[in-house]
Amino acid sequence: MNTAAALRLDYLSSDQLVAQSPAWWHSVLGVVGFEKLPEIDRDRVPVTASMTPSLGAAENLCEVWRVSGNQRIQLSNGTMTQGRVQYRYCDELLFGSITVDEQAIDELAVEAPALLRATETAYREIFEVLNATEHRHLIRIWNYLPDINREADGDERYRHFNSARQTAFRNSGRTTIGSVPAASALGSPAGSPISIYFLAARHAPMMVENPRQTSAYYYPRKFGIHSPVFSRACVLSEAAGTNLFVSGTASIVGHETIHQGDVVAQTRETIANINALLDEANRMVGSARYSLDALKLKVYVRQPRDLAAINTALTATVPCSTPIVYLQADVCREDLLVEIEATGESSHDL
Ligand code: 3EB
Repeated sequence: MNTAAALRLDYLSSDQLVAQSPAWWHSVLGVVGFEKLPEIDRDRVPVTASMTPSLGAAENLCEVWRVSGNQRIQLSNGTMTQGRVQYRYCDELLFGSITVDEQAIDELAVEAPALLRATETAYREIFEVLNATEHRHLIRIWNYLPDINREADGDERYRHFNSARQTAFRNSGRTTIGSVPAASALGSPAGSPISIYFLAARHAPMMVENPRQTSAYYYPRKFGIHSPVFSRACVLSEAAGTNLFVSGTASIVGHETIHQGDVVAQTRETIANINALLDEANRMVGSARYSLDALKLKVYVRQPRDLAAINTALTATVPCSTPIVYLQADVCREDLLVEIEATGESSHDL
């Protein structure tokens, strides 16, 4: 039996979601809402939300991850739960999500800042699931933290998050450089829970670094004692196709932010960074498989008033057929006004 799976990403409205067939739902690994939890039966598939307000037409869109193939692929029966993690998987791939309420963690009255403990708890529980189901390779992870740039307990909250993330990788015996997942880390409104969702795979992906940028795990100490643990991109090859996951990408060259205060120049620099990553990925796979005009984009905008300028700069470079979702989010350096993540897919002829 051929069980070749391909991972697919769609941005669908809630109306489009309710119109889908039971067979289609059978193939769904997980659904992500943007500004609020989508109203979907959570026993059937994991459902989560980044809590980042939508800008423009993204209002009732959901991000849907599913597997398809030339045969019906066997998925776990509905949503599985372990600790705080909700997940669903097939043989090769797993989608999971976790939300942690910092206030609830605080009630445990331990010394360390709540965000540190909440992040460590989240990552420990994620790794416990991956070990249990043997989808050991975290390939892509999205992190949404309330108040990401606020100072608390002597440091910026994003830096506390970085410390805890690094500790959690170490504690689970995982490397913190090289073979680390593609990621995004954004701010959500104050009072939101910490919301993390992820994709994992049974087989290792190929990590891609950007020749124009210092690897984030080698950032100098001035950006925090503990470096962020993420790769610039990764390529996942499965029997039925490949996926490219481009991490949150911003106007950083080397390790420095450039074009401070100029949102159009930041947008152009971000696109140049994504193009450099695509070239690097193509060089590594040995073909011109990936290009900007075949990606799906999610754009995080710090200041809603910059939306039009960012959109103009972007649509001058990508074709009008490119799906672009705009969300309001604080970016994890105060001087970054925009961050763009992307996903690409290509199918093999079976
Ligand atoms: C940067 O390039 C911008 O901490 O997981 C982008 C993607 C960024 C992921 C993370 C941070 C993260 O450093 C910030």
